[in-house]
Amino acid sequence: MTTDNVSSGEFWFYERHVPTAGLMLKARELLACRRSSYQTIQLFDTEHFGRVLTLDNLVMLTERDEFAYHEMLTHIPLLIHPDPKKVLVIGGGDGGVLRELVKHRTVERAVQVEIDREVVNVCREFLPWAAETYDNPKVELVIDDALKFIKTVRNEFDVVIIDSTDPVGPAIELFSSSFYSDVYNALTADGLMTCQIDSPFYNIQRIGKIIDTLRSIFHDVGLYLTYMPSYPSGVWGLGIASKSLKISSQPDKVRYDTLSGGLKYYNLDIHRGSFLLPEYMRRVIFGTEK
Ligand code: AG3
Repeated sequence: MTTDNVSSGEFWFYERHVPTAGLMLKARELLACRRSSYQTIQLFDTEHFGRVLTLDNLVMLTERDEFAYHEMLTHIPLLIHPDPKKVLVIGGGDGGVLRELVKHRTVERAVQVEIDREVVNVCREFLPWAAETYDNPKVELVIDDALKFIKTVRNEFDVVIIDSTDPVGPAIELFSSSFYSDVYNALTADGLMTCQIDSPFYNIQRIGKIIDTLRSIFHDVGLYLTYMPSYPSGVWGLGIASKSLKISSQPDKVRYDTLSGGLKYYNLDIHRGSFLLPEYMRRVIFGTEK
């Protein structure tokens, strides 16, 4: 844990979001610290955010706000798609996206490709409210490199959800045009993908480049926002891209009403509102300022 004995006897986790600003969380107890072949995985309990999972010292999820991320990455594409049956999740070893996916009656199969088995092990042990979905019979866990796996599938998935780490560092290839082309090929004719991207406050130019890459491959592309207090700047950009559907299609109200398990963030107004971008983001995403 990146800790600092700020005042005696207190341990604080901190993540630098930019060289001169970041997040501090008062930690109660370190529950797990494992070094896998890929990264350092830490899980600790905090006063305000509950349990926190970090990978290489970056906050991946907190118990208190993870719903805002997982619901938005999952329900937006699943309620735009007319009949999502088969879904592929890339990364997402904590199981949060899977938990949201199985709330949809149409989903018959959810395949999750995670590179690091140790992330799954730690989350199964300490984050049962996310990782218990691994026991759902609709879920298949594949431990593999998604860059390789995605090349083996063609016209198979109605939705692909990319729940990766940041677009700098080890996950960088998951934001490349060759990977997105493979995702395109893995989707069925009316398929859709969503991906987590970055903080639009700190990194709107980086988001703009990723949206442009998606536009060079997919039929329709969008950027939408969710509110994530534990992530850099508290606002998070998510990307969506389709093979043939219009991203602005109305979400399916009938299926929304039949979702099981309850939601804490997503609703039909949030669905539409999350695509409304402040001016400084719009200029980069739709304007000429690149
Ligand atoms: N995936 C995105 C985490 C991005 C946060 N970045 C940061 N803290 N610098 C999270 C995985 C959750 N299933």
